[in-house]
Amino acid sequence: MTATITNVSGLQVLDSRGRPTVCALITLSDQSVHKVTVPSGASTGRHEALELRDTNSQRAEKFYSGKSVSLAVSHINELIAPTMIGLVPDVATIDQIMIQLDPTPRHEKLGANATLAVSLATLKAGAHSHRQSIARYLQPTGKLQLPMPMVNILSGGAHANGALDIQDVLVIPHGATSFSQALSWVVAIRESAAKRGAEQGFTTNLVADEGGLGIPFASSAKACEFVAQCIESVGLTAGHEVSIALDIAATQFFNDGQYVSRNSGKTFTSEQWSQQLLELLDQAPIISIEDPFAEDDWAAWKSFMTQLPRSIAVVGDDLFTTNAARLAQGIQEKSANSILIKPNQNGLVSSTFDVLSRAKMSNFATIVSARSGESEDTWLADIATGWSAGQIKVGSTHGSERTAKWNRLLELEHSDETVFTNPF
Ligand code: 2PG
Ligand code: MG
Repeated sequence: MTATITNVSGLQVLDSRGRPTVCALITLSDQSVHKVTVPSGASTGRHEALELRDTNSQRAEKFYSGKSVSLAVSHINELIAPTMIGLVPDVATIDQIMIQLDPTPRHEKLGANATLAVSLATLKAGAHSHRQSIARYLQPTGKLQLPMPMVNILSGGAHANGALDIQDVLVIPHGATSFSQALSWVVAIRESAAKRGAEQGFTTNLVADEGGLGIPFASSAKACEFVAQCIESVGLTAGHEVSIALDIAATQFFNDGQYVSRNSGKTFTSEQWSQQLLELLDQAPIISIEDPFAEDDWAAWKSFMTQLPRSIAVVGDDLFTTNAARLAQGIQEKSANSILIKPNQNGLVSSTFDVLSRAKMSNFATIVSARSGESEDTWLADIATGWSAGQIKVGSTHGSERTAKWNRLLELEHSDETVFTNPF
């Protein structure tokens, strides 16, 4: 007999930055309990689903700087839970119920942190009911495709107190023939970066929000040159075996229609900023560039796409915010060719999957991504695999909230049910 839902509850727990976040627990009639904690961003796009916090309300807890989430938790306990009791844990059904409870596009009433926690806990419970891993539950037959990791080496922007204008310099080990080999290369590059950074007089024992090194290079070009040298220093070929990916997170330094570079002390129009980026693409072995322009600077994205010097992944994160309507606009206008998929930007598992499927249908590359505020959960690794996303971005190789996801992918590789292919 299929297990049914006997209890649903929410509670406030802490994320990897020590900030409150929402956790949902679902109990099934077989006594099993399925728990999910939702992540939280720092460079949050304006068009993301609403992360409901108690800010400015009477509930706001003083010692959490008003960032407590008791209202979102109460929505799970009081509004969502009663509608789920007795049902089988089926994500499509539960997501529909939550849409009926809160039809606002950004989940403003219930809070996307409440809806996503319940949606993911339902997914977990559903996989359990089918005696499958989440990855296998999402793709019941055939080999599962492990994602190519995109791994943070240097952090700047909102994740490292502005050490660099741009938010991340990452590496993609696309020449590796297995996931474990890919990870071993990246760990070596990360270690080389720490060692070489220290030799150059920088502090490298302190890490940024996602476990990357917050080295304050004078420019993005210098940061890329450094990472390319680190790749070569471990005996790998930059541009062939391992290439650079950037998350510019340009929305963060877009002010009054201008890109304001703290590194150079200069201000750029969209066209000038585009030229800066094209020069950077000429100088360094970069194969992927995320959020090169601000979230609503659509014209700049479109024009940039027509000027690319070679095949480069142009990734929309704040641009698309895992939102179907924004992706549709991007496909129509040819604003990008890749999308970051963050379930908490969307708020529901099923509509996150719809966005990913729509992107794939338009030949967009898809990168399932963690947030800068994370938990020890590993569901992200499973959905990236079960949805054949192609790539995954989890931060660096430091911090248990990051390694939990890498380790889950190693476990999936170990299961012999997977293949690893190069999406580039
Ligand atoms: C991003 C993410 C993850 P945040 O911009 O891609 O690196 O950062 O979660 O802070 O939005
Ligand atoms: Mg980003």
